Amino acid sequence: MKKRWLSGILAVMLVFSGCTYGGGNVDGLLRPPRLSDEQNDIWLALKKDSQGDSIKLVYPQRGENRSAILLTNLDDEPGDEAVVFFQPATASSAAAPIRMKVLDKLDGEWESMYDLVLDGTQIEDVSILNVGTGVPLLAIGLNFVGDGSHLLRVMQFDGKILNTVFSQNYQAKGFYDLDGDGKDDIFLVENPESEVKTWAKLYSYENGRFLTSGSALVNPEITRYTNILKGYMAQGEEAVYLDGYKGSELMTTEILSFDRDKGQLINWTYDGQVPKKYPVDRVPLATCYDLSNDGVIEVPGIRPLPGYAESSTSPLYLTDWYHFADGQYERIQSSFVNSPLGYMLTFPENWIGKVSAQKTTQENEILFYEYHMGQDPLSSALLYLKVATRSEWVSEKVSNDYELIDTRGQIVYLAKIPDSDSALKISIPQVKEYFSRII
Ligand SMILES: [Ca+2]
Ligand SMILES: [Ca+2]
Repeated sequence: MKKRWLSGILAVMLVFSGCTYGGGNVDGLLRPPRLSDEQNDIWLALKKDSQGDSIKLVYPQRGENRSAILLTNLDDEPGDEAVVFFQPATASSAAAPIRMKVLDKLDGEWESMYDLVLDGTQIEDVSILNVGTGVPLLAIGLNFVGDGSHLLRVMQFDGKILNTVFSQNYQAKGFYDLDGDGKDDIFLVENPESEVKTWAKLYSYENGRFLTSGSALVNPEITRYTNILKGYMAQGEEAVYLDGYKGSELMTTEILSFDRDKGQLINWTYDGQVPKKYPVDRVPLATCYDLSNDGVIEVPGIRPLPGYAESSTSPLYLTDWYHFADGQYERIQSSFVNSPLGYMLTFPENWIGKVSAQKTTQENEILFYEYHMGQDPLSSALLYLKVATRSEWVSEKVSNDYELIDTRGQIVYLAKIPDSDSALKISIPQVKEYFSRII
């Protein structure tokens, strides 16, 4: 599903190529999917049912289920139920609580089974949890516009009514089977109102309830989480990676795992004392990522390229990617990440600290050059990377001293290597090796 969106996103990104490199902004560009015929029937049944009240659909903002009308089997009888999220049409989204209705198909007609008002003013996401009972649970993440708080409600449908089996405020959440029993667990970061401390907690399903199966303190400096990923640490242990903001200018990552033998949640990056400094404490330009798609998560650190400082106007940065192993971060590679244009160039090791980059006067082009203070970058140019459309390339609107190094849909990635006797000079085959698309 995701792939189909991407060529469209890239086109959008090209238009906005001035925007800064940020981790999860692709999500925001996804449009809600169109309703299918079946969903349209449900919508009509719902409108009929609301007796003239004008209503509008409410779409989940993140995650795999983006539709306001979810078709899924919620009970132990065959056949899908429909779950619909909606609001009064006149409501501003900041004010109106969201309503949710479950409909079932009886004799070919969709009929309302159960109706409830959800807390919250936006739906963050909707997930289906498998807890091994044969009856899935519906997990709804809710946002409250204004104060930025979140509420998770997990519900079970018994064929007639929806019972709430779990309800908890959170700052970050994920559904993973961390204890390895084959049933989905709930991983939350929570900041109870009565406490100064913030906790990560794991809840596991037993006999109809979610019970705490592990907890660990998290860095209290983190005020907001933006990204949560499950993957592995470098030695193969399963872990949850949390990217969060410390204030508005700095981001960091926390790494937690569940020790199945001891039944404990472990925070590898915070021990409950004064938070440590890490090389992945960074300006908020990048989030965790699995570069090579091998499950081991790479954590970014960010430093200005030679000649730039964080205080420069529009500085360009090098991203250092770290693995976490044996309680510490180890840099594995460094790359120039051009998120708006959807590519990354890994720096050869002899470039690090010596090569810088700048935008050129050409559209969507970056020049990489050997940095010497006070010297014109053009005099020590090593590589030009350019992104263009296929039609620009085919129609020779782009000069033919570029070489094609990669393509995606209608987008072409081009490289040009100027004459140079620098020891840092690289070849087109090397550029192809170091280059990768990131979407
Ligand atoms: Ca489990
Ligand atoms: Ca990886």
